[in-house]
Amino acid sequence: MAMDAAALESLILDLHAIEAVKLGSFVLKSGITSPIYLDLRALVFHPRLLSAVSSLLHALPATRPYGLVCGVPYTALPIAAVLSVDRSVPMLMRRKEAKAHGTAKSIEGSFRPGDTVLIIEDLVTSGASVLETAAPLRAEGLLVADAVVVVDREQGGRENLAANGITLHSLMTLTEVLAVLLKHGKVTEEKAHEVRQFLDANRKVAVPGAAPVKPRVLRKPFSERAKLANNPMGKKLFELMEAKQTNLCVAADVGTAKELLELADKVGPQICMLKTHVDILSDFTPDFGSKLRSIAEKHNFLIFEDRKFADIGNTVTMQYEGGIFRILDWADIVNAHIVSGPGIVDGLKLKGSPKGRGLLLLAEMSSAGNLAHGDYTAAAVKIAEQHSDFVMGFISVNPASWSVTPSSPAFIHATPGVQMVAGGDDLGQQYNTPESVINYRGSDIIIVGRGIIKASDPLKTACEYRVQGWQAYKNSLL
Ligand code: S5P
Repeated sequence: MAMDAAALESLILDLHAIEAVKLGSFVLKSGITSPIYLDLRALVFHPRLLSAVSSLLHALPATRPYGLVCGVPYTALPIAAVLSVDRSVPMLMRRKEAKAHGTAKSIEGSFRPGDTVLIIEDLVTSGASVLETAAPLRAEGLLVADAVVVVDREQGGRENLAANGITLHSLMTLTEVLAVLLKHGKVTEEKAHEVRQFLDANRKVAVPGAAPVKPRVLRKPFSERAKLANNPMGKKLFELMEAKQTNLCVAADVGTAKELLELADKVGPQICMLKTHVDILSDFTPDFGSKLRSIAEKHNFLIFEDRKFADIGNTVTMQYEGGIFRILDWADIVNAHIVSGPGIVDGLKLKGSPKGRGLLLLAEMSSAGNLAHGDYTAAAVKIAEQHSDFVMGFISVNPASWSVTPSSPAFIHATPGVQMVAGGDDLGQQYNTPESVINYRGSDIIIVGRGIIKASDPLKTACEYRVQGWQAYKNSLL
């Protein structure tokens, strides 16, 4: 706690004196009508108070050390600038306007991916404004763990931000503002009652827009990310997606090689990747790999064997290269759990790297009750960063919510559990729509299995998923 009660009281009275606190009837950004309105724009006319507010915000303890600050446009910009100057912390600026010409960047300033930024805001209601600023920062590879705010209106912002990996720190809550104003006779008991009733009725304000509590995720184009990729398969996949204009991966979960090869030939022109489970094919023969590869070459897609390696490094080298399936010979990409630690990546890399193959790490899973979240997901990010010459990205479900964001936008997020309608199956699978996965959860590739292969017309349905997935990607460009 940065402030004692007396300091808080005097700050609230100062804010009231400059008419930063108004009572009446006001429509907020979130669409709700409020009997109380806080307008901290007046702070710029009161430099001493502005300076005091910025010092107090700086004193709030952040969960993660930061080297940069970024104010949410516009009211918080002067607050952030004063903090930046007073404390010698460089500031970034986010452009609020849509990009007017080609060279305009959404984030102005000098930084490196992996740097941590503190977000500064005047008021938080639903948290939408903070999230709108966090998204382009994160898209640049910056880490956002904390936001400081002068007033928390206690209307769900703290929870909405926490759901997106941001801890909110406030100087005061609306309840505290009200209590002080009441104590000093600045507000009638009747009005205070009205405000309290309003607060009780509006404890949870959703972020406006289609999806609940989530911001639209913005990102760099695949063509630019291709240049940043540290491994050949990641680069190839980005280039392929851009050239072919598809971010659809079909999960070819059929029971025979015959059906799989037919499906691959049919949907091949629509996809960037075909995902296989070679161990479910009842008629597997050693020429399966070469047959699939020739179809992949014909239609220009990559082959992803969803082997989910999970053993110690030495064992996985043998599982990757040997046995009946000889996965290394034909799969461009495989994936691995990280439960056994980073040695699994070293083992797979030993075999895969010389052949230019790539690896996806399972950072999250789509099934209900799975254990891959929180620190586990963060560990996957760390391992990926340490092996970026072979790890091209992640199997992710909601990367926009991760507490630790990969430092480079070169990592690809591929998400299973996708259907046109959200829902699930009887065995714990959970589905989200292409738009939700790409625009609100921050993934790059949609992986669709039964949504396509069980459709009455799989090719037509694959085309529909492709269009939706690509449109969502196009809508998310910075
Ligand atoms: O967490 C996961 C990871 C994977 S790779 N959840 C998944 O569903 N998968 C795979 O994606 C799963 O093995 C299956 O092949 C596909 C989803 O299939 P669908 O029919 O439910 O779309």
